[in-house]
Amino acid sequence: MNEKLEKIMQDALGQINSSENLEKLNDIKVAFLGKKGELTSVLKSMKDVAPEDRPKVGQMVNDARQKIEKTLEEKQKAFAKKLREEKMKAEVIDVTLPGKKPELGHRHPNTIALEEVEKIFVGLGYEVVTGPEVEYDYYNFEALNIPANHPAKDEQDTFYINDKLLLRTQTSSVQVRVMEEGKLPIKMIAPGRVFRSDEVDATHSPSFHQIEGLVIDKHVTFADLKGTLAEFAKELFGKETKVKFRPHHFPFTEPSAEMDVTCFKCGGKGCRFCKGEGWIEILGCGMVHPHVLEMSNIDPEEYTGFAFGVGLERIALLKYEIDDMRLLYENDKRFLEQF
Ligand code: 2U9
Repeated sequence: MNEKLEKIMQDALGQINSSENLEKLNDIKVAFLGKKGELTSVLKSMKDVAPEDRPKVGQMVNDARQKIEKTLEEKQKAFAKKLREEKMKAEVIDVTLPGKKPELGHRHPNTIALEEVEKIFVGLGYEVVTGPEVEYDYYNFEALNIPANHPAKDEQDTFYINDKLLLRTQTSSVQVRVMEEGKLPIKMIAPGRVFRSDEVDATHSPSFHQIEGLVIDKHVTFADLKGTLAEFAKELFGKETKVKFRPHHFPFTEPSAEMDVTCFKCGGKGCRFCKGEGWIEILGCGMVHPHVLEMSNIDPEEYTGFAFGVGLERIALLKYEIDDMRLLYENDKRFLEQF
């Protein structure tokens, strides 16, 4: 029995010492110490040992088991240590490498321009009001003096959701909603995204942004419009800026005009930036059409108002000297990081 045990132990120790990995060690453990293992089968055959020899043989089996377990444990630890060392070598950290800077986001040129315009009008006592981008045909066209079959509907061809719902072509719909509430006077700007069925090019996009303004009170005149927009132009483009108004036509205002500002690059002399004109077109404006007031239950005999509309992208392109509108929508960080 002694010899048999000695052979099993030497066998086990030999296999353990020549094993190459943890899985192999596990197999050895099962083969010798498991339920059907070689050492366990010796224990099971104790019944064949003379009763007086059993304590001694039992002791020998235990000694062999302990020796095998201890050797297994040592080998396991050695493997774990080796694995750890290999991992440390593979994952070595070069503490001299420069750290990764957390990248901070930038405000979009549109956002910067919008905040600037909002600041100017809030300073003049205007409220900033927003409204839905999906709008009723009534608020977008009808209530602004653009009935069905009006040619302006063609110019502002848009995306219809159904007969009555569309993606708004102008933020004027927000002003109509405010007028309908019936609280007067009104002094507001309505910034927001608008949609038109336009092809994309350097100056057009099917989705862009507007800021529209509306003032309604007793005794509001074209002089108020001129004074307000001249002040706006000075604050946005510099205090030397002059403005001029050219007659125009909009269905929702009468009279209507377009406003130009003196080129902020050459001061009005004419340069490459203003294409030699000295003037840059900036916005549309006019006195709110009496019919538009009437449709929202405001008496045009008692109240008058002026309105204006300006393209946000146009302001951003001009102010930051960007020559292609598409750059504003491409989300190219190399472009956006410049502002
Ligand atoms: C109400 C009555 C009148 C808003 C106005 C313009 C002139 C205008 C354009 C500027 C560039 C649109 O984005 S753009 O293409 N807008 O020229 N907008 S007057 O007039 C209103 C608005 C609301 C109730």
